[in-house]
Amino acid sequence: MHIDKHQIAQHNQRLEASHGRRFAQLAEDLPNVEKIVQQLNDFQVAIPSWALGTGGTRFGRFSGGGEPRNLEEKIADIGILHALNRSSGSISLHIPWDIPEDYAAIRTLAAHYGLVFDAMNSNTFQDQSGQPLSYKFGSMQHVDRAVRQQAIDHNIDVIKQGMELGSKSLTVWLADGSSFPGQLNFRKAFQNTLECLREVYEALPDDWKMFVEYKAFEPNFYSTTVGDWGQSLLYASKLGEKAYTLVDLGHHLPNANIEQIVALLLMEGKLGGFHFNDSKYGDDDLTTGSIKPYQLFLIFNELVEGMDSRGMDHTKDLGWMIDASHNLKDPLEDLVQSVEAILVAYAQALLVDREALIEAQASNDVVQAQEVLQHAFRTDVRPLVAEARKRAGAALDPLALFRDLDVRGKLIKERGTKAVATGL
Ligand code: RM4
Ligand code: MN
Ligand code: MN
Repeated sequence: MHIDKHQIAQHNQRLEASHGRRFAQLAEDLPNVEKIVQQLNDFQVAIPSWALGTGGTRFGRFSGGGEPRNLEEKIADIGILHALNRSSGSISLHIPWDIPEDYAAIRTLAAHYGLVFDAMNSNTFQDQSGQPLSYKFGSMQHVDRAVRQQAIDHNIDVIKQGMELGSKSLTVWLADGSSFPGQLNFRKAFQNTLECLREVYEALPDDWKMFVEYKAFEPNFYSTTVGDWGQSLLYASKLGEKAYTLVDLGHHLPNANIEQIVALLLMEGKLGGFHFNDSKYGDDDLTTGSIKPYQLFLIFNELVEGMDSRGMDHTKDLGWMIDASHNLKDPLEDLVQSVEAILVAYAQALLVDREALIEAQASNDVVQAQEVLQHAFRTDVRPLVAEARKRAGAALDPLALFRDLDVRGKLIKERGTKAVATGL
C-alpha cells in the first residue's frame, strides 16, 4: 500500500475551494500567519513502533486486521501516515520488540519514506524467552547485582542498536517499584537504580541524550522507583547534562498540574522529551486531545513560553512522541487524530497574545488572563494546520483521504485479517 502524490493532489484539489476560504478568513486577523504556518510545517512528532497494532488490556485484545507483521511493515505504516500529514517523520523503536535484522536495509527503507529514527526504548519490564534472570522484582532496583547487570547490559545494547540507526537518544522507562509496604527499601532501590543508570549513562555517546521517564503507578501499585517528576529530576540531575526528564501525559495521578511541571522542568533545562496521549484515569492510551484538549493547549502554552524564554528550537530541542496504543480504533486513524490534536494545540499556543498575558499577570487581572488564553484556545486553527500540510505536500484532510482510499482494507488484503503486531 502506497499513497502517491497524485492521490494527494486530487484530494487537495477537491477540498481547495473551501479550505482556501477558511484559511484566508483566519489569516486576515493574524499578522504573523506565515511564521505560524512555517512553524507548524516544521513540527514533527515521532511515532512509536508499538502504536501500529491494536493495543490490548489484560482482559483481551481485538485486532482489526491488516496489522504490520514485522518492522518493515511498521515502517511502511508510518510511511503512509507521513505521506498523509508530513508531520510524522520519525519512528521510535522498542527493543526487543523491534530488533532490526539488517541495520543498513532498515535505514534505507525508512529513508525511502522520509523517516528517521527517534529515541530508542529499552525494555526491562518483561522477561524475554531465554533470558537468564527475571525482572519479576524489578530490574535496576533489584536486590541482586546480577539482575541489575543484565538490565545495564540490555540498555547499553539498545544504545548500540540506536547508533546503527542514527538515533540520538535513549528513553529509559522502568516498571520497578513495589506493590506491598515493606517489600522494598526505598533508599536502596533508588541507589541501585541510580548506580545502574550511571553505568548506562557512561556508555552514552557525547551527542546523545538520556530520557528518564517517570510513572506514578502500574504495574506496581504501592511505590514506583521513578514515580514522579521530582524523582526523575533527581536522577537526571545526579546523572549529568545529557540526562533529562521525560513527561508522559498518562503517567500522573489524576488532577496533576502537568503544565506547571513542564514549566519548571523547562526552567531547569531538564525537560527532555514528551510522550503524548490522553487519559481519564492514568496510562489509558487514549487518543491525544480526545478527553482534555484544553489541558493539552495549556501544556503547549507553557512549552512555547518556556522554550522561547530559553531560546530553544521548538522542533529539535525536545523529543516529541506519541505514546498510545488503544484497543478500539484503527491504529492509523488514531495516530492521524493524535498528530492533528498536537498540531492544533501547538498552533493555539502560538496564537497566545504573550504581551497581553504578561500585562494581565503583572496587574493581577485574573479575568483578562483567562480571556487571553481562552481566546487562543477557542480560535479554530484547523485551517492553519491544514495549510501547513498542504504546503508540505500532504493531505488537507488526512483522515478523509485515509478512508477514501480504503487504506485499511488494502492493508488487510495484503497482510490478512489475522495479522497481529508485536508490542503491548
Ligand atoms: C510505558 C511507558 C513507556 C512505553 C511503555 C510501552 O507505560 O509509557 O514509555 O515504552 O509503556
Ligand atoms: Mn511513555
Ligand atoms: Mn505509558
